[in-house]
This record gives sequence, C-alpha cells and structure tokens, in this order.
Amino acid sequence: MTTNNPRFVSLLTRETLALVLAGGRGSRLYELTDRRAKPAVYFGGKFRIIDFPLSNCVNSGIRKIGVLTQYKAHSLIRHLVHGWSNFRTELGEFVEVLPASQRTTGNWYAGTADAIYQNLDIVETLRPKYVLVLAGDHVYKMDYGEMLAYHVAKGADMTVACVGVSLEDAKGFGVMTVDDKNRVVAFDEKPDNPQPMPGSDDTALASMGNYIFNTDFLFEQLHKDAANKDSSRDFGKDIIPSIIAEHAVYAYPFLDPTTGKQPYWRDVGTIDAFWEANMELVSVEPELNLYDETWPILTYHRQLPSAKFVFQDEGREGKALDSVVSAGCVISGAAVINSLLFSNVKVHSYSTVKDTVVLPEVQIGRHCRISRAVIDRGCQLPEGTIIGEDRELDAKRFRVTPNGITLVTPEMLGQKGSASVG
Ligand code: ADQ
Ligand code: ADP
Repeated sequence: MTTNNPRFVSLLTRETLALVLAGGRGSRLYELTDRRAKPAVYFGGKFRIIDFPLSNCVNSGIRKIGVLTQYKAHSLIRHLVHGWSNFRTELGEFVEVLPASQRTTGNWYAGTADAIYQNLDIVETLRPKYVLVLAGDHVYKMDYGEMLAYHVAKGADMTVACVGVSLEDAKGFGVMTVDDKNRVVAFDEKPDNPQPMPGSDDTALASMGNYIFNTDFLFEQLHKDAANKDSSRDFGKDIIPSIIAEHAVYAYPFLDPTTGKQPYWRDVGTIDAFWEANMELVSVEPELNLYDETWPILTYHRQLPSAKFVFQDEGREGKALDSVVSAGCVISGAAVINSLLFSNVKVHSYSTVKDTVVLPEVQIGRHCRISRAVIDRGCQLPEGTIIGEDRELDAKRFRVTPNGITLVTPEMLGQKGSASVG
C-alpha cells in the first residue's frame, strides 16, 4: 500500500488494535485515587480521564480497543461497562476490559510492557498489523491516524509520540534525543538531569507514553524482554533503551498540522494540576475546547434533569458566574463563582463556592464558604463549613497542597465514600 492511496489512513486504522494502559496508581493525586485508578478520575464536568484516549481512538477510526486495568479498577470498569460497551461487535468493533487476571504468569502486571505481554494471546487471536499502546491518564485530543501514517511512511518498527516539556517537568518523563530524521538515538527514562532538545534552552523532548508497534516486532521484543530476568518489564525503562541502536524507532512530534504548534496535552498527575486543568475550562476561551463537534469526547452519563437555579428572595439569588454547571445541579439561594460543578451537586442558601472544583453527588449545606478547593464525590458539607480561609485549620482536617488548594474527601468528613456508585 502506498501513501498516495486515498484510503491510506483509514486502511491503517482498520488494521490497528489499541491497548490502553489504565492500571496506574496516580499516587500524587493522594486521596483522589484512593478508591479509583487515575484514568477513572473525573475531569471537566462530565468526563473521566480515560474518555479522552478512548474518544481519540473512536474519532481516529480505531474501534478495536482493549483497556488494561489493574489498580482499584472497580470504578473504571463500571464506567467502561456503562459508557463504552455499546460497540458493534458484528462490525469487529469493541472496547474490552483486560484486567490483570494472572492468566499467563500467575502475577499481577509488573510494568507497562508486562501488561501487554500478558495479553499477547489476545493480540494473537486478533492479528492486527499495528498495535497502538496508549497511556490512559492524559487529557488531550489527538488523531492517531496521522501518527500511524507517519509510522508507516518512516518504515518504523516502533514510533513514540512526543511533546516538548520544561526541563523540570522532563525529570518525570522518558526523555529522548533524535537525529535530523527524527530517529530516536537516545532514551532516558526519568533522567535526573534532562538535556534540552537542539535549538532550545529550556525544553526537552518527552515521551507521551503512546507507542505504535508493528505487531510482529512487538511480539519479538516482548518475548525477548520476558526472557531477561533483569528487566523491570517497562517500555520506558527497559524496552525502548534496549532497541534504539538496532531497530528503527522514530519520534512522532505531536503538533497541530495547520498551526505547527503543540496542542493541549495535560498530565493531571497532582491535585494542583487537577485543580488547574479543571479551572482552565471555566475560563472564557479554554485551550481545550470540549464543545468541538468535529472531535466529540464521549462518555457515560446518567439521565439527569437540567441544572436549576433557585431565586429564594432579594439577596438570596441562586446564581453561577463564570462557571461550568452540570446536569442535576440545584443552586438555591447561593452563589457559585469561577467554579466547575460536576453532576448532581446541590448548593444551599447563603453559601458561596468560589474557585472550586466540585465532583458529583456533593451537598453543600447552608452558610458555607468554600474557595480554592477540590470536593470529592459524595461529600456532604455540613452547614457553616468554611474552607480556604484558614490554611492551618484546613490542613488539620483536610489535605492542603503546595499551591494552597484544599482537597476534601468523604472520609476526611467522617463519611462513607463511593468512587463511582450512582
Ligand atoms: P510513567 O509516567 O512512569 O512513565 P507509568 O506509571 O509507567 O507512567 O504508566 C504509564 C501508563 O500505564 C499509565 O497510563 C498508567 O495508568 C498505566 N500503567 C502503569 N502500570 C500499569 C500496569 N501494571 N498495568 C496496566 N497499566 C499500567 C511513562 C513512560 C515515560 C513517559 C510517560 C508519559 O515510561 O517514558 O514519558 O509515561 O506520561
Ligand atoms: P435551601 O437551598 O435554601 O437550603 P432547599 O434545600 O429547600 O433550600 O432547596 C431550595 C430549592 O431548591 C427548593 O425549593 C427547590 O426549588 C429546589 N430543589 C431542591 N431540590 C430539588 C430537586 N431535587 N429537584 C428540583 N428542585 C429542587
């Protein structure tokens, strides 16, 4: 097949199996990931993080998708079953959950490469030509078809998607060096001293954790890795560094083809990053456009009534300003300012909610003043709760982040939590 075949990209996407790695702990999100894996964390009013890579697959024309789960998978699996199981199996389309079920080795998944290795029997039965391995915990919109076309045009064995990140941030990523044809010549997983890319003082080339493999090559490398008892079974730590010398591994720069600029891409790995990325959506023109009908982000959402704003009396107007308010919310005689409310949040009279992200099923009682906070699913804030005004007091009861954001969970309030129920 040649690149000037008009069906070039759609033929490639049809021959691709996507495997989404969704087993990560997300430990820097602390209590937000106590009951749910990072890919199941809520985002943007009605979504979960996993909805982004899954929607990207569907919008790119890739409809054979496996989701590899491990850590605290219940909430994630419920979400996938409710929202992502209505594919047309008779057309060869599916989203399947592949839990770490100890099928092959009797072990949990060790690293990311082991997670794929333990599912090679499933890959074998499907015989795709390409395997797209995706990290399940980033928020972005990306056409994987373009990356596949690039992979094939380069004659690559493996292609690694990459973005430019600050040198400080680069310490948490796989950092690569490429030649003038974008072939990867060095790869350091989480280096202590990341080097900038040529032509820049402050930006390093970081792996997004998204890889394309020719299927035969993937089998060969994973079997080789499994036989190496010193390997930690991780793509970034073990596989990529061991293959770049002998095999054609290319970096695919994630850039907008029309502007040449790097599109929106966020790793919401900390509570501060989570708060900030959600708050960005409240701004007048957020970089991440969730209203773009050409690239819809799909999700599961319950049938809920519309948001409601109750004017109780003069001085007690239920209102939301510069805010995103989801279905099922009732704001009664209270003010919600510069905040993002997920579904079924009830805010009662004489309360103010400012600069705050409120997850689903939260009740905010009367006379509360909440600012710069993240309120976890299911919290019932008692009447008169004040958050965000006395940092020391907040730190005694809740978690306060380095940027001064207060995280409140049901457990911190002495209430029973639920990651996904409802
Ligand atoms: P890390 O950020 O360390 O580096 P890692 O913990 O390996 O990421 O997780 C990668 C993805 O796999 C995540 O989506 C996670 O949820 C999932 N995952 C982790 N362990 C898993 C397991 N045992 N089973 C199933 N899924 C699992 C990686 C790369 C870096 C790259 C960054 C980009 O190693 O090179 O720069 O991702 O974020
Ligand atoms: P307050 O917010 O002053 O504490 P309530 O809890 O009585 O008062 O709720 C105020 C108003 O919010 C109600 O009068 C009603 O109009 C509206 N409301 C509350 N719950 C619902 C609901 N489940 N469905 C529709 N409207 C509701």
